[in-house]
Amino acid sequence: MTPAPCDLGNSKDSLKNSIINHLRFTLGAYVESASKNDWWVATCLAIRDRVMDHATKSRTLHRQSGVRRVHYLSLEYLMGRLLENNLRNSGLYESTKAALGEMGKDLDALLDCEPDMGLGNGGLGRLAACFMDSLSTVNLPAIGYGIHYEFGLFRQEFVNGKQVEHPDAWMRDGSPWKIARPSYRQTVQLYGRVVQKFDDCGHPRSEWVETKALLGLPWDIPIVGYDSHTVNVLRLWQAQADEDFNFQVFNEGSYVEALRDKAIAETVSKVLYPNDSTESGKELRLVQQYFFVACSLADIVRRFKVGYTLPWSEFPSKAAIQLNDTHPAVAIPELMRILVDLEGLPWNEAWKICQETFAYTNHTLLPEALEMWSVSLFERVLPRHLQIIYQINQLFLEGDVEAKWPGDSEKKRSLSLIEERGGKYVRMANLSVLGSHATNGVAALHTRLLCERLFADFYALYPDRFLNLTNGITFRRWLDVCNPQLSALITETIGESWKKNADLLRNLDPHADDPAFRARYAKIKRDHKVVLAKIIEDECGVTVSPDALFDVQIKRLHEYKRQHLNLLNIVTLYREILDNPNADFHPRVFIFGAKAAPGYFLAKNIIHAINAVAAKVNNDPRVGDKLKVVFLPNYRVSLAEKIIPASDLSEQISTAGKEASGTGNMKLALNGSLTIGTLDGANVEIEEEVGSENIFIFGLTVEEVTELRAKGYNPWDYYWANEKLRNTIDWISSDYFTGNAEEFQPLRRSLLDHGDPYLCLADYQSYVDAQAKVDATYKDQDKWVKMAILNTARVGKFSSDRTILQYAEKVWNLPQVPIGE
Ligand code: NBG
Repeated sequence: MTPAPCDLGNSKDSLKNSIINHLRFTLGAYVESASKNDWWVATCLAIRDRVMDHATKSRTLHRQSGVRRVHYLSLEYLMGRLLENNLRNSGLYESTKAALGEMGKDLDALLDCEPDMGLGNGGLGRLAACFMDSLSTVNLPAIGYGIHYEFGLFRQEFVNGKQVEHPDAWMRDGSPWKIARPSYRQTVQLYGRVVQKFDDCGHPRSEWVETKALLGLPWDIPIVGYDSHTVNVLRLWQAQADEDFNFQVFNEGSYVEALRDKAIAETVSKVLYPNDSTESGKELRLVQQYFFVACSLADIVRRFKVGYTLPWSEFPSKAAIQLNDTHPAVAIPELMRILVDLEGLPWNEAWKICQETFAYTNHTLLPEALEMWSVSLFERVLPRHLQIIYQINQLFLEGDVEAKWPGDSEKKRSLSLIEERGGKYVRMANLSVLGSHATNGVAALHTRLLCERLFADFYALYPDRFLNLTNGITFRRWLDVCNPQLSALITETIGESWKKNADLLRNLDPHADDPAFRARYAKIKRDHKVVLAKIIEDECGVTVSPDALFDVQIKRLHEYKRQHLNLLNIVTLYREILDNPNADFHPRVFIFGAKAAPGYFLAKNIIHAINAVAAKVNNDPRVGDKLKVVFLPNYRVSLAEKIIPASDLSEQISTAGKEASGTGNMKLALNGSLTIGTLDGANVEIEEEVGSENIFIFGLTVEEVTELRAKGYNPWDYYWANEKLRNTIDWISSDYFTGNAEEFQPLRRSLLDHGDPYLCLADYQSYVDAQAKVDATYKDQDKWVKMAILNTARVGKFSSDRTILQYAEKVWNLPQVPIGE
């Protein structure tokens, strides 16, 4: 007889029981004396119980129905906190709050116990997290694969205004969301050498021998969609040594030595590389990439083999694999190795399967971010894969390239998978395009530039393989969870369906003209500003008024994103306030959040400069409340959730052509923060949606940037021609802000002597003018609130549900598979 299942109902009383049971039987704590953290863990576990059943159901149904599944391979997932998201998505928020309330606990206070799961650097990792949410929400069969980093992105602190990094031990105390799956452990090979052997029929076979082995232990994190019973999983691999002890050394009495290999093996999943958009070519990083790719492919192949008795040619009909940037691109030669070396398929058949299986998303045009691995390193770590890459390359250059451009060695040089100038390197971007049936950019402008510039020759060869899929964000986390007040007002006004069909937000449009609606919308914004003001007070010790304009730039610190252009405007305003104390200037708070890669010297200099200017401005009695500058430390998902609903103005000021898409721009616009931005990335499409009268666009366009560079850009011309600009730069690089004129010379040199690579000086005046327009507009509060409402109403396009459904239709050919109760 099957025992009755335990009570996993969704009522307040069932939840109460579950929480108490977990407190007592999982955590060994008494209700009376349990710590706040115990309560948080017990609550997460009670929710997890309810979610796991659906995860099992989803997996079983996907297997039984034999549908194609998508496997999302990403080195980064910036998940943030999970409890509130899971509660709101599963509709359990109110009953859980009530259950805890009856036991004298405040759910909202418990939410703060959760450490952010910060396994990513920035936009790319957060996009992967939004995609996981959408995949479950729209009922697509999917698995996310990544690395179970012991340390996520570093914790940032400021000491005397300078960034200091600390390790982020997010799972020191474990995590209630993750479940180990030891029965799906995988073994991965590395290093060694390749020998030629012959099989029974006399066919040559390559064998990879004398390798080092590494184990991958999978951890599953359930992903709860909104109002759907699909629960997909995020499967993260932890590296382990293949034997706990080296017994020989152990027997010789060297106990500590015996554990050395174990420690080395475990470093592979120890820490996330803290670089956003750039790569450093480190061996450990290549090992990380291969480790998680090999584990994931072995897992996918295992599922194909146990699930079906189908020929290999059917593999792509069961498995789509998406490469999130080039980081997992080694999956292409790895699948070739499995098919050719291990399964004995003919090369051409294997190559066809590869191309049908893989698709690649490019996330950047920055030349320094295009991954290349030195051939010698690659050969040492993955000797067989290098041979395979060489063979792919040879067949490609002598085949399609020669056919299209006979005898053209320049074309061959540009399309080759191997860069030959200044040492030999494997070009992972070229490998990714060639091994995939689809390559996409992440915003219309970015895709156009991919086709016209970065991959122009590939585009000429295979035009049908390129497409645009503009990024999106999940409106659950970025509105429903982070701004429940606005979410409730929207639902009250236009009904609830917008949560699954974001285009319906357009129905808010007419309400922008309703003064009563405007007043409620404005009050919600102000309430969030009060909350943020308190955070600013606590974190930065600066008092700010919620009636000031909150001007926000939150994103990684990078020269191309131009936080230093923002700083030039701030210093210009500071001077104007001193020169002209009675000018009619609406008080403003400039709010920054950004981490710099620990080795990125200039980015750190910019952080220091912003903090130094902040310290002066905030304490200058002549300025008073007119201008405040704050840099909130340790920017992360959970902090973004507090800043975004409180923002009035969204800074999206990258040099045109540099920001592939941006997704913070979408989150801020959705929460009624008006954009001041260049025509870059998805800003272009945001302008199309909200209308040019509801956004502040400034600066050079991509074409103008190209023209200016062609003609020869000299920042000194702008410096000498613009007195305000000159005074501003001279002031920043004087001893005024820190007492030491040397401090910000690196910033000054970059802007002047080193040619201002991101054209801050060229865009300065246009930016300052746009900021003046912002000031004038903000003074007309009715107009401003109207514009804000129209932003909320018109950005439905940027829901990641739309993006994911486009991937499903245009790239993966996936069916939606609803899961029953
Ligand atoms: C980033 C881009 C952003 C984009 C995200 C997500 C990388 C390599 N690229 O503009 O800089 O929004 O990817 O697509 O991190």
